[in-house]
Amino acid sequence: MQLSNGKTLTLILLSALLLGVLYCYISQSYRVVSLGSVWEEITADGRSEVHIESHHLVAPDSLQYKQPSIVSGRTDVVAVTPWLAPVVWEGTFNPVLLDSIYKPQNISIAVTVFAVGKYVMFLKDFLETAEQHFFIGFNVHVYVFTDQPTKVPQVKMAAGRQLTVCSVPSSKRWQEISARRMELIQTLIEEKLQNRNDFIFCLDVDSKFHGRWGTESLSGLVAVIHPGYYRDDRSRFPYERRPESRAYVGPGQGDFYYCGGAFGGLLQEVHQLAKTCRSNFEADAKEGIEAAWQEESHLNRYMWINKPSKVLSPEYLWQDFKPRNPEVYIVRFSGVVKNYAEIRPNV
Ligand code: UD2
Repeated sequence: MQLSNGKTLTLILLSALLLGVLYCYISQSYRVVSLGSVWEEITADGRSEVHIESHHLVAPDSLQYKQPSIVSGRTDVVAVTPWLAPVVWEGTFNPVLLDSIYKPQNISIAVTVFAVGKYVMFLKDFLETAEQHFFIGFNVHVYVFTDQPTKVPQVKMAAGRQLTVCSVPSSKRWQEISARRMELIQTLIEEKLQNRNDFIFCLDVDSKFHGRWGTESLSGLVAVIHPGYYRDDRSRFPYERRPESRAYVGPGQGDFYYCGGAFGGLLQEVHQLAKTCRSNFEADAKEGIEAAWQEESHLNRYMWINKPSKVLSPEYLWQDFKPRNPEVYIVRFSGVVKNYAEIRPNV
């Protein structure tokens, strides 16, 4: 059907009018007055709603707790980094206060744990002790990555806590199992974990919880100081030292030596970390180079540039074979003694 020029013009004018009316309606209905992190929204029915994107912690006003002090406290350890991130040690935080701040937020904590090959034997203790010490009273979702789903033990979990088994292929090299974790963490966050306010911790399976690990560990990007090197000079840290690797940390560089066996934070932060470490690991592999301690080396490089917003002391990943140092009042999570030759697919 052919339209005359006059009719076409009328049609165009009418469409423009309609679009104009629609635009006015939408912009009136959802008018946003932005004042930085405070904004006002005028809803479709004309009500005004003020939103505050708060970066401070909100406590219940009825709570009573021990008066904090800035002149007395622990003097045997350093509880802040040079970029002013807290270093969490026993005695530097109030667990009751922190729990009552986070409880009303109804947060969820995802946990990833890998149990490939003989490492399935560690799952039972890991899961059972997590039920006793890890984020008690909060929503916890454990993701177990394994090549033997039928061997994942049935562990009774409290309300609000659940476990999902994810199948992964077996591998003939332990280095590959350890390193592929970053790729799987990246994919898990992209495909299954969407809520931007939730947190994730990625933990080694050959470990047990012995004490509280809870809300004091929450922050944007969280690293754990390795128990083996925290009293050493940085020249002795086992960073990747070959400049051709993307995990390279040069002489005179590096803050602390962090664990590959425990790290975490907000989903979007950990996603960025996992994605970067994975792509650097793969780019290195294409050039025939594997960093000294696989993903742990890439994580250390990442944390040198992207400073963690909270650092957990070695209380959060000790090793059973190490006698406890005096500054470690409590061991919260610790690697069990294991015979590498017996449990790894290669030596
Ligand atoms: C250190 C790190 C570990 C990783 C590794 C270097 C700590 C305490 N540990 O531990 O995180 O950075 O050095 O690659 O920081 N796994 C399996 N099946 C295997 C082998 C490994 O499932 O056959 C998984 C398992 O979750 C294990 C993790 O990979 O906990 C790390 O491997 P590891 O425990 O053998 O490495 P380890 O103890 O030398």
